[in-house]
Amino acid sequence: MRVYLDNNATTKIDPIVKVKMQPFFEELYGNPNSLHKYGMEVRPHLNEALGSMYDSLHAADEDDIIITSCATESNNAVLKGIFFKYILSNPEKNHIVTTSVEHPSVIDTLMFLSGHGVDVTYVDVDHEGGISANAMKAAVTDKTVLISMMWANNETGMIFPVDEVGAFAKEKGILFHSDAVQAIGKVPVNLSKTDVDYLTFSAHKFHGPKGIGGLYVKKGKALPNLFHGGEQMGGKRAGTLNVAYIVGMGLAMKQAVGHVEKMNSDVRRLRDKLEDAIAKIPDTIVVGPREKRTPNTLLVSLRGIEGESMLWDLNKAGIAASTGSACASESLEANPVMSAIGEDPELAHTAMRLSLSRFTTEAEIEYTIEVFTKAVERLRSISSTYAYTNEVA
Ligand code: C6P
Repeated sequence: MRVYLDNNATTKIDPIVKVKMQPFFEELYGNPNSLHKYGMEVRPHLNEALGSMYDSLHAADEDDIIITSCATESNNAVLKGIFFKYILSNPEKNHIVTTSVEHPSVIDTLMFLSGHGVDVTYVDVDHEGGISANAMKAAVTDKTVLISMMWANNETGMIFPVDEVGAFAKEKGILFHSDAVQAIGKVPVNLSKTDVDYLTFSAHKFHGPKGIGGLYVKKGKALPNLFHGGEQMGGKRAGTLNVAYIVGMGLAMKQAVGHVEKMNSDVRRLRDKLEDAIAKIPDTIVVGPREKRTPNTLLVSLRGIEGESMLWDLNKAGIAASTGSACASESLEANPVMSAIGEDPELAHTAMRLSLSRFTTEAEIEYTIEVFTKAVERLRSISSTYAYTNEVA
């Protein structure tokens, strides 16, 4: 059996999305900026896809959705855009507040900007892996120009207090960006209710194609371009539009948002079943209360077992999981979110992330429980650290 439980890294394409994209590789391949029939005939499809993104996010007609190549580009565009537009012209307001567990596309970009005079405060997570709205508010100073806080964390699934922080930012006249990559299709994301100026998303996290993402920009909050050299996207992001992928992203987002209830019933039930079984294994710690997490995610720490060994045992049995985010998986360093939670340094080396999707089946979860339990037993029986810790205890 092959079981894919790494859906926070990427997801499979929804079969109906694939069918919808197909004509744009074959007969409908015109450049939408061309004036001939080939160009003109694809434009309605682009408009339909964008319309579906506006509807899915509850964006207003006057807001902007800029299509990008991925969430990493969207996050770079916001942070560097704020730097160019606001901080360069007014270095007195050079402070950005964020969390210590943002995706590297936020953290590394902010580190780069720190080298150019930007002052960044990284608010730490609490012992559950959550972020306190009060801690975010307390980090703000009269120099703060932007708060950037993800909607849900990719490793733990913990949902962050976007409503409260967004309302606070609005009241204080501070810009608010949220990386909603791990939220869309898992929890309601309604921009008519939550005050967000910039919102990042990526199609491959909600059963759309890889290599296409977006950035929502609230009316009146336009940022300078990162890409110059063309009039595409109203001149806000130059480069020929990837029509097939935009069409795919539009439908994938509509489908994902339409399945939020299923995620919160069926997928949550399967995740909880897996979590209950894993929690029964001695010396395991699941990070964060399940009701505060996205319904598909589980980050567990297994004392005495290297995450990589566990990954290998699961992989041999056909199960795909991860020790943390995919972009850091080649480094054998401690899981950064576990380190931030900071309960026990050993835990950071034993983290396993299991993330389900609406395509995960009951049989797959039952098989995973069986394999996972046996793998823990096997690895602990040969782990000298585990034997030692148990003797000391
Ligand atoms: N997280 C993970 O395994 P791209 O690939 O650029 O579209 O997405 C980047 C990204 C940005 N923000 C968040 C919260 C994310 O989770 C990701 C991707 C994957 O957790 C790969 S590192």
